[in-house]
Amino acid sequence: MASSDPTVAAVFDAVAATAPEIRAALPGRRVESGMENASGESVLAGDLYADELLGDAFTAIDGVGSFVSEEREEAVDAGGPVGGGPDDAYAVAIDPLDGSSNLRSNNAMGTVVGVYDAPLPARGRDLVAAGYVLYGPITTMVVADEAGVREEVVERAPDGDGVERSVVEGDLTLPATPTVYGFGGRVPDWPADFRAYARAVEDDLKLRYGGAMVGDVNQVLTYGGVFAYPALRSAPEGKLRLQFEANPIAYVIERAGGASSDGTGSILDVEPEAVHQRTPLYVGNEALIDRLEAAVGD
Ligand code: AHM
Ligand code: MG
Repeated sequence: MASSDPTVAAVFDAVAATAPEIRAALPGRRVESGMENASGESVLAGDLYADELLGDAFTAIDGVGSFVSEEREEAVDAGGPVGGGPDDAYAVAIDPLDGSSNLRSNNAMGTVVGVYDAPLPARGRDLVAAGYVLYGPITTMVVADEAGVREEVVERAPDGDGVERSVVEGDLTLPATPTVYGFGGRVPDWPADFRAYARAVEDDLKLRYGGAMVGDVNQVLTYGGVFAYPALRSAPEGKLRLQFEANPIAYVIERAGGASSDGTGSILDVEPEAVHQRTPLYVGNEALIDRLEAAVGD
């Protein structure tokens, strides 16, 4: 079921339309591009390809007024103005290829998308929709909007013209009983309070960690549990970026009945200060996030 907002529907039509192309382009793009992104990370040819393709598709949509990505220093003006008013456009923020270090080892990766009704950087509360594509053994797209959360399988149409989409789950919610956990960063770099939380969680849940946030979060959405890329001793803001990674994922998980946190409160309430700002991210079943906040909160 498409979103009732035509711009949101057009954004996810574009995401679905490009997903098989991005997937098909990955085998030849496992090499470094020789560039660094705004977060100082080396960029693979696959990151750039996905970024270009999605950037072109989004900026062509009437209701999209600006576009920004993990791989671009600044927001791209796509016809603005963005934010709030009835005739104003939306801002789209993406991580074109999340978990791209998995390209070398041939493990799962994804694309993350947030549609904001406010100029960027924006709060998660200003999202009108968010979602992700998971390039796993099959290509799936999860979309959260005002109607809830759905999962679609996306495939190239058999005649090679366009894509075929089928909704496999129209109303995704986190299972009430959690089973899995996945935490990023190195254990010696975890603050003592998070280490103690992790130790306690390990007694109840089993580890599922693949090194791509989209893949790891999709396990939490499927089986229930908790995903974290915590504050680190060497990096108190963690690794993940608020606009392209944390906010969209927090929106999806909260719409699916779960909870999100930066350690003290919902990710969706984090004050945005910069487009490439980082934040610790904790998402999952509400009871596990409550426990997390009790363990690491100030
Ligand atoms: P990327 O968007 O540059 O690929 O970085 C984000 C990824 C996440 O998918 C994942 O949760 C995290 O980085 C893993 O980081 P690490 O390799 O430090 O464990
Ligand atoms: Mg990325």
